[in-house]
Amino acid sequence: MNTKTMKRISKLMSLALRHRPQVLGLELDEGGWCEVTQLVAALKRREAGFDRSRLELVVAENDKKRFAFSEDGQRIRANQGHSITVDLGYQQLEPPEELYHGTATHFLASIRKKGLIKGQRHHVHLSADVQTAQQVGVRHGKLALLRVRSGAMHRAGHPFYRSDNGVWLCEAVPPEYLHFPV
Ligand code: HQG
Repeated sequence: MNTKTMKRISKLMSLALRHRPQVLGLELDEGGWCEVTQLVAALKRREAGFDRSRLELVVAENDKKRFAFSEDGQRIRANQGHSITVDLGYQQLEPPEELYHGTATHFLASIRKKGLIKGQRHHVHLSADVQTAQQVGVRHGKLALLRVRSGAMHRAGHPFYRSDNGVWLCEAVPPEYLHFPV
């Protein structure tokens, strides 16, 4: 399987496991899990010769560790980024004192007023390192890097979670907890 095919499969899996299971005819449980056999069968219809070992490759090689197998290896789900209702069972955690959010300059006026809001997603996504935040931000346009006073937010009672692939999540970031680029 070449890199292009793997990327195409991975995008299709993101769509089905996060947003529209029906595109592959999948059934997800309340935790967002899908039977591996069901997913493999569905992908085989799109990509001749697709099998479990190829799925394992797609999961292992994914640049952001977007997917995870259950402990027994029978089920698979997306680690984060869902728009369908799922309970991922995240534990509340104490965040580092500062986290980062990369966005685009054209969003700044609105963010100054409303803070960071989750929009289509279940949470606002924050990064523990500047480089990741930069990569997330440039997807939207000219980069604006925001520093988030996550320690202060946590002490004020805002819950924080961390997804299995290391993304920090919260409900919203009010503007007073943001440092804007000067
Ligand atoms: C912005 C990718 C106006 C927000 C990445 C962002 C990440 C506001 C955009 C994950 C706003 C939403 C998430 C406000 C927030 N006014 N704009 N009040 N509050 N925004 O893509 O954080 O490839 O939904 O700054 O790696 O960019 O999916 O969120 O620019 O982890 O695995 O609204 O998506 O991962 O954009 O990215 P997104 P995001 P995956």
